[in-house]
Amino acid sequence: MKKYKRAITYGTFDLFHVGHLRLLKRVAALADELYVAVSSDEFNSIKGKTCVIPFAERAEIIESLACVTKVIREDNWDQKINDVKENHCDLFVMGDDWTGKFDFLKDYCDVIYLPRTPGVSTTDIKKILKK
Ligand code: C2G
Repeated sequence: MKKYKRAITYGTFDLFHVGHLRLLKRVAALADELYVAVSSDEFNSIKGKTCVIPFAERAEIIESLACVTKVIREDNWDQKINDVKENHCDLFVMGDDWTGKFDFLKDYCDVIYLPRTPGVSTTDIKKILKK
């Protein structure tokens, strides 16, 4: 039994890298189950992100991870409260580039922001690929 029953986290997870992996593993260490909401391609364009890898493949990678219990789609900014309630999550976690942005969820579950893994990002990988 871990401190939480079911954690949820959100992300694009494009060009999956060790920063994403370490975040998911650290969340999984806090809860018996980990649900991950993967941003759809349509939502990414709303976020102003163009994905290299399409949603279906990003979701397939995330759901194949041993530390991930279930993948759901993220289609908009406003689904988090419903996701937390519908999935009975008692923990919401994001990297600390989002610190404070989702504190409204504290009415429904615990909210934790974890330090990002320095030195790696999808943006940097894209720059290297462009060279
Ligand atoms: N991350 C990390 N270390 C990195 C890069 C990313 O810990 N070096 C974390 C981010 O903080 C985030 C998660 O990995 O918690 C996914 O990162 P992105 O795919 O960039 O997700 P983002 O675009 O921030 O989407 O509604 C919330 C959004 O969907 C979050």
